[in-house]
Amino acid sequence: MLIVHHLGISQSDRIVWLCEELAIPYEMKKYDRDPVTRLAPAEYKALHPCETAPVITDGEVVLGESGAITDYIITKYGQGRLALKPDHANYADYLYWLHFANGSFMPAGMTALVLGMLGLSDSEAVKPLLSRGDRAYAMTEKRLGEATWFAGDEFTAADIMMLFPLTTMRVFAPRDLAPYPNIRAYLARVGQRPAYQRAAKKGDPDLTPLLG
Ligand SMILES: N[C@@H](CCC(=O)N[C@@H](CS)C(=O)NCC(=O)O)C(=O)O
Repeated sequence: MLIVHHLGISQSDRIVWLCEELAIPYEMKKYDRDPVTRLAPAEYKALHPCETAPVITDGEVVLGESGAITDYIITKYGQGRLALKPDHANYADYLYWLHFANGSFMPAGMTALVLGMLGLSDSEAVKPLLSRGDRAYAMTEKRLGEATWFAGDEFTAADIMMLFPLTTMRVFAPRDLAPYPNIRAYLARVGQRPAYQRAAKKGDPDLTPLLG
């Protein structure tokens, strides 16, 4: 049985959503963050040497990393649904946004978070680092002015990967979305998806999704 180990308010919310979109059989096991450190509890850390969420188990398989898990589930259980094939006109867009989410957008968000914790956000020296986050938002806003979903007309796993930095990440690193009307319209579209609604209710019932 495929088990999604979901750490509350974390990137594993993507995997619950993916399973709901694919409508595949799975079990979700929920873990709460440590109330003081806000980190994963010892039981979660014991799942995988990386000690971070998400993690899935599938029989003998123990797999971490959002992107790897997404590929695994789509290929093994989703018959390739929610991925574009190489002969699709938007294949390159699909790959770009699928990987941009954790390759560039999340590191930019984490950098801003850490610099803020260290009280260094206003330092001139770190401005080039912080500008990465601004560029990520500007690029995302532009893309969502051109396309309904990140890969074009079709909803894909690129949307599932990109949503976390635009929503749940803002619990930890708040960002005003007023300057980004295309992002706000996109988040409203996502919020209409029944699978997203089911995943949010199942994964983090006490959290109002940050869709605006
Ligand atoms: N690139 C990793 C990032 C994993 C990550 O940083 N997860 C965070 C949750 S969003 C985590 O586990 N935090 C709790 C902790 O570090 O104890 C992935 O996508 O799987």
